[in-house]
Amino acid sequence: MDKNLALELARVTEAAALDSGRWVGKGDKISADAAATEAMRRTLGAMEINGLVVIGEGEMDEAPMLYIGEELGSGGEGECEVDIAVDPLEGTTICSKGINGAIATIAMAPRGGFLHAPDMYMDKLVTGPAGIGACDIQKTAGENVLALAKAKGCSPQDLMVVLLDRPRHDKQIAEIRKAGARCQLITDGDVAPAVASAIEGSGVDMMMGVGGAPEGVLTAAAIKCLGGFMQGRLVFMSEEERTRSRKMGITDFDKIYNTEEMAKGDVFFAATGVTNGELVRGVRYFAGGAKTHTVVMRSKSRTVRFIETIHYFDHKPGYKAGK
Ligand code: VTB
Ligand code: MG
Ligand code: MG
Repeated sequence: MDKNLALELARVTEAAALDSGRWVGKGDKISADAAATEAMRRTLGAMEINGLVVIGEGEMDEAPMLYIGEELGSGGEGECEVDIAVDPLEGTTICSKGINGAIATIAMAPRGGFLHAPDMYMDKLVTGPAGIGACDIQKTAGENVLALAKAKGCSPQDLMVVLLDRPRHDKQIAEIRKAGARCQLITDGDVAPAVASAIEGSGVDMMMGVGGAPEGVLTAAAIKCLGGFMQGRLVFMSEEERTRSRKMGITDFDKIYNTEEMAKGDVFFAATGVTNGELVRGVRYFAGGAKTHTVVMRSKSRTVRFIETIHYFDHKPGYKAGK
């Protein structure tokens, strides 16, 4: 894997954020998602790779682009064979409402590196490096909070735990509060706060609960680069989901996946903020251009870069200044 893939991926998520950023607060999540997806596909197509989308748009609906199985990149002989996981706009609803936490995100691994997670639920537990050997998805939420506080040498009161605000998490939320920690209940978009929980000083320490499995794999790529802790377990809601999972190569339905089992080899991860969040800031437009904030990382070197980029649209074909 070429280390410069990192910068190229930053360009890809920047493009997706710049285009979907125009749809922030417009109440139209479909258009926001389409804008991100088109921009991501255009920029990925220009990369000198033999890319294969393994986590993509529309396993369930027939997506026109960035669908699972789509081949991307110039595909020249001898070019790097990579697997691609994308969520062009993670948090379409929050983007459409202008709420915090929407990102454009992508991850890349050597061929075969990613768990082919079906579009279904995954129970997840994510923390920074301190959680390794301390936290476990088989423990209760309260036990995990206390274990993380102990491992971090802090009080449970110092901890902020992120969960999707759903009735299915009521028990966990009550336990977390009882253990003395604080909760941040988000309406959508668990990738950005999960990744932030592995960055000391981000303001969040742990993400837990049931969210998207594809999002779980993207999270795992980032957590590997950050040396953090993650476990995920698929949550089957129907026989249909079991059938679909079997087709994607999943045989053990109770398996608890660790970071490495979801993202193998030298993986890359990039995310650009569409709206503000703990991980990255959202797109800020100005006369003739915009500023973006991106995090891009690579597991082999464990380099984590935060990139603030100024884009001048007059000099970029395909970008338009505000009308
Ligand atoms: C999850 C979460 C995502 O959608 O997939 C969620 O991981 C859907 O969950 O970040 P519900 O069925 O409970 O709404 C997101 O929040 C956004 O894609
Ligand atoms: Mg999406
Ligand atoms: Mg998503």
